Amino acid sequence: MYTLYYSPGACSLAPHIALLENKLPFELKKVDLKTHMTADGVEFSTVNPKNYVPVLVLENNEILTEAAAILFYIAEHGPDANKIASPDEIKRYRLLESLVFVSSEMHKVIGTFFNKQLPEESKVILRDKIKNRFNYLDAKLKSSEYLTGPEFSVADAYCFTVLRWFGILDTGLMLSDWPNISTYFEKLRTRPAIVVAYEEEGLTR
Ligand SMILES: N[C@@H](CCC(=O)N[C@@H](CS)C(=O)NCC(=O)O)C(=O)O
Repeated sequence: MYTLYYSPGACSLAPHIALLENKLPFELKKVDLKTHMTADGVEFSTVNPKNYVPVLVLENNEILTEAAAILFYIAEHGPDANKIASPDEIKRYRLLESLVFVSSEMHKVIGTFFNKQLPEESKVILRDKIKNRFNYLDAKLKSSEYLTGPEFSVADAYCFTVLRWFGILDTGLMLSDWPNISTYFEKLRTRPAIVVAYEEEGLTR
């Protein structure tokens, strides 16, 4: 049994979806990111000294942090682990490539808009970066159903999570300007694991 420390709608939604997709047994522990306390009254820094979600407690009680690492772990421990391929196969590195892209080029760029004190000059720079990354992603999704090819992977769970923020945040950009990303997002939204994750986290949009 795994334990996922999460906050509703945060980047921890990605491993939540991935655990459901991979049918791995887990329990959820909610963290208040303002007080940094867990719902069961534990100071979150005692679980993760970095004080941020996601945290996955493994079956041997090891603590794993960083969304990309957690997602790769889930993929390698799910029933489709063989699809990740051996270190000799490029497929394995395509998954890592996508995870790092979402983490460093999307999560951290789009997520910065959560900061209410973000100066307008920074927004201009970030907007340009988002446009650039979205142009790449839109072109990719024109010929590929999912990030790593014809099958859903944990990288899509991550990408979906960050695109969801994009729909909530005031970035000054519209997802509809990237039709392939919009279609990809709407299609993912109806995946059973994503519907369940929304219910379990109490998300409505
Ligand atoms: N580098 C981390 C960043 C995780 C992160 O940004 N977590 C956010 C939620 S999406 C958080 O917990 N923020 C609370 C805080 O920093 O105090 C990762 O990729 O997992």
